[in-house]
Amino acid sequence: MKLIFSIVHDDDSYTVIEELNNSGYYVTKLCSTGSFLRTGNTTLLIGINDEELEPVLEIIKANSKRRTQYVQTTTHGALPGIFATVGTEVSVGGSTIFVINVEKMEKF
Ligand code: 2BA
Repeated sequence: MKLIFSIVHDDDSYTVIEELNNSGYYVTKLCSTGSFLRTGNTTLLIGINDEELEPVLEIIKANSKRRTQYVQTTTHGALPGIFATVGTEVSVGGSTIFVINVEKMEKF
């Protein structure tokens, strides 16, 4: 058995969850925050049998889009009290996935 952690963009989470549910997979949705952009994203926990790994990854991949987000950071300028705002583009997603082997799962 495996546990998938899938970090997806908030805008993709509804579709990813719906497609997983429609295919019979159970999903737990956690509200999470990326440390770099400091904006919300969604972490999905999906418990599956080993042979279900590839079909589940395909569903996530098919429904998670890569996006470009614009980030503004403020830095100190050369003189005291002078600040400079710098904009940069960051590519986010489709999904960052971790797969963990599960020793045991029980439901009571
Ligand atoms: P954030 O930490 O908000 O990162 C958003 C995007 O910013 C990342 O997209 C990446 O393109 C860029 N980024 C992140 N850290 C960076 C750094 N130290 N230097 C330069 N660019 C950086 P993704 O790689 O697609 O990641 C999307 C979200 O997935 C992340 O949001 C974070 O919540 C999670 N994530 C990604 N890799 C992770 C990891 N190795 N461990 C835990 N969470 C991870």
